Amino acid sequence: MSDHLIAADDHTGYLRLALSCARQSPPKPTNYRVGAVLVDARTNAILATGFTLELPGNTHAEQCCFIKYATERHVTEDQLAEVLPPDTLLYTTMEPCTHRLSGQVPCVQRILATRRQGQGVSKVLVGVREPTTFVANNSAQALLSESGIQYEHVSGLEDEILQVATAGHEKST
Ligand code: HJL
Ligand code: ZN
Repeated sequence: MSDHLIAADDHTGYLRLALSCARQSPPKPTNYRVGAVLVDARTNAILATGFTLELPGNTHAEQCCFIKYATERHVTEDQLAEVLPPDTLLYTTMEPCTHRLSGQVPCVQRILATRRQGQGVSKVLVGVREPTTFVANNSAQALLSESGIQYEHVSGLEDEILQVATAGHEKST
């Protein structure tokens, strides 16, 4: 993908695109419906989009972005550091996970792995913090910041993001 439809400083525009991806995710009571977009900060090109459960297996939105971009570039996910632009932005409707109840590799670890050689994700922009329903203490902001990856909260879409994320969850009355 390489559309140039969204201006560099239009963080809400990219987050809205991520939210439209999240809406394509099938509701599941044991996770959130999240959407994510990978952007080349030098050109504003959209490198990949993803949503929860888009790819086979119990896949997260951020994980789908990484796998889709790696597949397009004919490398494995752990070779992404070699092919991602040096300034890659990751927009995600919900902050990346630091712990997964299923035991899979958390998305924060996947993000850190893209940065092994000074390339890859340099900044993560999130729409909401992770609610405490599944994992009480998401520590994405601390873990990313400690590793020199910027973390920014883009405000304004929280209500819509949470509504989409929790569709399919049992609501207490
Ligand atoms: C983010 C996603 C997604 C979550 N978070 N950032 N993107 N589904 O696509 C976080 C939640 C985990 C649960 C269940 N959700 O997904 O904490 O089954 O989905 O490994 O911990 O774990 P599994
Ligand atoms: Zn995740």
